[in-house]
Amino acid sequence: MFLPLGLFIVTAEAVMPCVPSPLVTIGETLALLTSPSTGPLRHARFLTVGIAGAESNVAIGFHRLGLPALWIGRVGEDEFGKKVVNTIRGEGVSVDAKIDSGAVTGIMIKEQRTADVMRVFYYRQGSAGSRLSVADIDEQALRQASVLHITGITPALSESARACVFSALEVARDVGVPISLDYNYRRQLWSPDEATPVLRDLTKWATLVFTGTDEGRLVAGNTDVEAFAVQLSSLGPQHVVVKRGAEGSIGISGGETIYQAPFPVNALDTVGAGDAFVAGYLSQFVRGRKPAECLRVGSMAGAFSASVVGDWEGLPEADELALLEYGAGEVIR
Ligand code: KDG
Repeated sequence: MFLPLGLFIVTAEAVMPCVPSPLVTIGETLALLTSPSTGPLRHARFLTVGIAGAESNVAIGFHRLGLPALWIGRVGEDEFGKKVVNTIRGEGVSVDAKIDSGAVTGIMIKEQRTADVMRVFYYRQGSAGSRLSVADIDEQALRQASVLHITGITPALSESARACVFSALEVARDVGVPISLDYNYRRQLWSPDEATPVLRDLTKWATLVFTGTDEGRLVAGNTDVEAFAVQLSSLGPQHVVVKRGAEGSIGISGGETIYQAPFPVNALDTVGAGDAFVAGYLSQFVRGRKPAECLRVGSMAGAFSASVVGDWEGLPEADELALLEYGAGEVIR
């Protein structure tokens, strides 16, 4: 049985701590092929094989910080599908994945085009993950969630995936489960004109909204960061967080604006750092911590992720957060 965090069952014999409620998230996780060399992909001699998915990245990050998480998705009946399921499950996250024999597991490829610029290519049209549908939702799990986390990627994948997201939102809202939304605008998946009304609509459902600078401007139609954050708050969310990478983050909660300085790191791969931030923030939010603490831990988790190559591999465990206090080149023995 899942109960909200911190609840205990009192029996005649003992006070038994209960399993805390999980974060529930729904989305597509892809096989990730990465070229370890710098330069055009056509010259790459090797590709490493991993997995990537904004929602499963958050689930893994949340679990590493000591809390249960459930990822709901769809994979093909293929080796990449097995890798996705095994990897997420291997990280301790519960997996509810439909095995879709009618489509393949999608693929994402990362190319380090220059020392500074990375490019991402998708092979995911018609993929199993994009065929998510309303029937894939485990309503009972959703009703017992500590938080539902969704991203703007899923509604961009297909009509059925979009319907799945809105149906999950309805279930969560009916029972008062907080809804976390990260815009994660992907311009390879949909145009600004298509995305803006959907992301605005999603914002109205959300308790917490996470956005980067460009996508926040896209949805709010305002260029000033603080002004658009206020504008997004006025659509309904109690917490709006703007993730600005190396410039730190800004949170607006209950009309109060909070600034969090970045934790400086040697950034090797920023893909997935935003998901790490969300995982860190939510790990504190569900524990009832103040917005400033949520921002701080979010920022720390983002810094960890950016300093490691891979979309989620560098996510921190709770007792590793203090490592950010060490300087470059330090060795802990
Ligand atoms: O936020 C990182 C994600 O973008 C990445 O892990 C893969 O979900 C992904 C996507 O659609 O780009």
